[in-house]
Amino acid sequence: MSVVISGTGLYTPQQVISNDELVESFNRYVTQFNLKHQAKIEAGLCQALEPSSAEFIEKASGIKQRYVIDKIGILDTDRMRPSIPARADEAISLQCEMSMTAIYQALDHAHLTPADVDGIIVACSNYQRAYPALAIEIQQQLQCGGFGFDMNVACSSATFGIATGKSFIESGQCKTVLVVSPEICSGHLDFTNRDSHFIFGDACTAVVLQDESTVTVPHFKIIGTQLDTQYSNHIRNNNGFLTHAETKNNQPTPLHLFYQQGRKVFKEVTPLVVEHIHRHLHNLNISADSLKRFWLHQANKTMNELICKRILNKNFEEQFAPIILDQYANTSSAGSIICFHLHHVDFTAGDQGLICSFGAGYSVGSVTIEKVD
Ligand code: CO8
Repeated sequence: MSVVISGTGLYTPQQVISNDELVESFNRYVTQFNLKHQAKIEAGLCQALEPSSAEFIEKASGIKQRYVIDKIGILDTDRMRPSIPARADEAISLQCEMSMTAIYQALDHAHLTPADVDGIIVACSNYQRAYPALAIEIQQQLQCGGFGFDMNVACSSATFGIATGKSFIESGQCKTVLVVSPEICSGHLDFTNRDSHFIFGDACTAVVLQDESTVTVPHFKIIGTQLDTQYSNHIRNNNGFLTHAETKNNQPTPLHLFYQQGRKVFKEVTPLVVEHIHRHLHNLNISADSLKRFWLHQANKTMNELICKRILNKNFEEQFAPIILDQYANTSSAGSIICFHLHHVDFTAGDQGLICSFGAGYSVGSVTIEKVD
């Protein structure tokens, strides 16, 4: 039996921050900080902050703008983080709300209704709470049966989620599984850190996986999945349930936010991804040249160009590996799925392509698919 992708959906926040806007606010923050700490800086007790640059951001990453849940809080130099008020336990959570938009779009594409869903996997890197699982809240909103659970493999969550959902369908446990990735990356980003303040954006994707025998629309058959992990400390978020217990009695709770050694990540992850894709395609007996498209993780444009060059042995052409990070920035696990969602309508029967995500862990996940009309 085969498992297929029969629909995808995308939620894009309404608010957008350009590099110029982000840098203007960051540099105002830097001026305020340096003035406030002038005496300490002059005494060598505090390091002066350096300004950011929109030219650097676009050149180093390819990012031109990012969509966010809350722009005002991020750009407010007295706050430097989104303002997302807590909701009552009885109210729908923000991540569930984002998910519903993407899910209804995906179900619509698949010509399905919520009643058809019997498995929900929320697969993303940033969760607004530990429990109850977001997937179970989504199940409640959809009023569907079956089961739901949350999983986290950072940027690779969606591809690991697709591989997991596929197994549930193959085992006969489910007929239709939703894989949902509601990423609010801005909530875990240090907007006062020049090295990383520009990297992330917010978005949510949904993917419908179906037993092929039940599908009624043109779809993509999954012809293989490959998952790899290799431990690294170079991308971390130390926030967790022990954070509250870490400090001495009179110390404030630490604010654990995202940090990485970007250059090391670039150098170490690029060859990992190239080797992973080579091995995956070799196992499937498919040559890279025969694939029409790579829907790659969206962290860095140059990284994607290099990966394509090494896999295809020819220069990067955007039609092979479309870039959406210029508009969305890095949306963690949602990135490669946004890319697939926006760039697949030109596929005809028999065309093959590969979705590949990579990031913290390290983790690399890929899903090879073929169009069926
Ligand atoms: N403006 C101006 N100059 C800057 C800035 C800035 N904003 N930032 C750094 N610089 C300076 C540095 O100080 C340095 O100066 P010098 O040469 O004098 O020392 C110079 O620019 C070069 O700095 P870098 O070496 O850091 O710059 P890079 O060319 O390496 O570019 C990147 C930085 C863009 C971060 C790049 O390294 C990169 O993209 N690496 C890959 C990262 C990656 O793929 N990470 C994946 C992370 S995401 C993930 O796995 C899941 C996380 C879960 C979500 C978390 C939500 C928050």
